[in-house]
Amino acid sequence: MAYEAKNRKLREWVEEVATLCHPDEVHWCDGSKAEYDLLMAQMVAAGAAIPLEKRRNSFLFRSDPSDVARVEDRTYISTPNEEDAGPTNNWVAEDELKRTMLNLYEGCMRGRTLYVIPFSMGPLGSPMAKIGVEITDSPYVVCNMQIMTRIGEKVVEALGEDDEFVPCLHSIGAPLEPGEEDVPWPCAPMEKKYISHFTRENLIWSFGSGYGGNALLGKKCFALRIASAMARREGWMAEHMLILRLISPKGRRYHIAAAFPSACGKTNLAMLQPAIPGWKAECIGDDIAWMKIGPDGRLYAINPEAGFFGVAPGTSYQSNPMAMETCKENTILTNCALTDDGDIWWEGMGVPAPAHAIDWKGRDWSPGSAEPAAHPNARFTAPAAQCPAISSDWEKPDGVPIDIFIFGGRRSGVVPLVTEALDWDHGVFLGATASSETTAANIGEVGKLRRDPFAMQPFCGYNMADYFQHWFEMGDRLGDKAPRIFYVNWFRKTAEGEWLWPGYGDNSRVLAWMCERVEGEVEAGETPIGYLPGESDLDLGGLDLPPENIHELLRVDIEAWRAELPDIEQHFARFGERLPARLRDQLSGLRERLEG
Ligand code: SAT
Ligand code: MN
Repeated sequence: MAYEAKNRKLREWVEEVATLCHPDEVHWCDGSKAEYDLLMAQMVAAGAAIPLEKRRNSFLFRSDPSDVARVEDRTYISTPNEEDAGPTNNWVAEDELKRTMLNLYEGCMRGRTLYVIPFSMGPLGSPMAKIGVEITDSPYVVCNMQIMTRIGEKVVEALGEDDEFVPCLHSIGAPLEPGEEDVPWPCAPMEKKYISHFTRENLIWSFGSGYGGNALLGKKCFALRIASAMARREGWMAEHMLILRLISPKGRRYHIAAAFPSACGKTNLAMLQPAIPGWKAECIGDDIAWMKIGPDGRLYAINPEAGFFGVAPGTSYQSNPMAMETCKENTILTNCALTDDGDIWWEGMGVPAPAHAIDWKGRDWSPGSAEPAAHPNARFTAPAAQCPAISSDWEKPDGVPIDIFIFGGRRSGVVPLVTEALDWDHGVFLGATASSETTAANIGEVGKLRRDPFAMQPFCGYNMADYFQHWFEMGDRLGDKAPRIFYVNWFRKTAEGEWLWPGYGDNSRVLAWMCERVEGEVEAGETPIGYLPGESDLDLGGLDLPPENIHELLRVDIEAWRAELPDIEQHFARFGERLPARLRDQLSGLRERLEG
């Protein structure tokens, strides 16, 4: 052991897991650069990582083709009562799930090293930060965790003798027999993968996958599923939200937290570069917000993460120049294509495809090949501090005060460009009914409407009806200090399938309007679905947008909205009696206003 952990529970847990999993060695991660370099060198030597000549200190990994994304149907929320997990989660009884998984864990680290990764979600020492310890047999996970969280000896030091931490047990589930040769990306078959959360004990057990949120347990497992359950018990919020600071030409700062389902450009918005002169934007986080009411009664947010685990395909100097700059060095790339000159490439990178490349499955690839060169869920793991748009306050221990919440989704019709909620309860209704059309990048049939409440459907660690109620209660506590709530849709199309709105940096025009609303500087028209800007209220200077587009983007189609009601009813029916009465009231209110 490189250092001594004074936390008794931690020492005992590591011993217990080592006894169960039979690793060849136990390594306590100190979080140093030397440790990172050594692990990378070992993975390069083993053929699991490819150093990239064109990106300093960056490495390409190719996963097993069966292990490329989060696995929602292998993800479990285990609560004492099934009803407490609710209709959006898979549930298995605690003792049954533990029995199954203990069998899988038995001897699962044979031939491998057990790494102990003490990590902090949130800046170390922040009153909002929480400590976890991940045990893993994957050196790839160690390196990713070093980028995505704050890890190492300093975390163990911060953890006192009896302090609580969240134990996160991870194994790729691929023991090596003596003499057996390893593969570049070991993992277990689908039917043996389990991503399990025991929320009563704040405990995470993951088995069989080495990819993303299945394996980097600080992210979705801890910072969303376990944290959302903690947050409800303790009166704070753990949300699937980016955090952005917008600075007006007058120098006023606004902090925005926004939730979108996958494939809606969340990382792009997080790193937005405003198209309107005089406005500036700074990134604080791109995926998760932890929020607590401060001494002044306002809601303060921190980004619990330290890096970005971003989707590579579609990221370009046009869609997200800041992300492109962020992953130039010190980056881990997973499932991208490898070019002949030692760089990576992906579809939608905004540069011509190379004449020849090696695809994410390790095969020769050239333009016109049947399959894409990069997997649609290929990722970059890069330190947040490397983002040129990162805010100087991104690690502020007390967080930043949130002025505005945004919900949204991808809808080719019906939903206007922007709507302001009539009040907090109506805003909760907008979040609870958020909907998006599926794309090739997310699972399922393309173009199908999916309700994804607060973009938390895969990440809420308890009954979502209770989560809705928690939102109402937070609003009651915040009172007139509550953030204003808006709903956006950047994805409207004409009947011919043309985009009505340019998106990207021009989305700042909509954000600027929200800030003016917060200041009370601009009127809005009250409609049955909420407040909308007038056609001349958005700053469209320098934008060559046909007036009929803006007319269509801000039109409320009463008939189309009435046609939405049965789907919302069905969506709410899933939650049965547990659905908060205040959401029922919102639905009847909307119906009355649409009929009125
Ligand atoms: O793989 S992750 O869960 O970390 C990312 C995502 O699916 O949003
Ligand atoms: Mn996410």
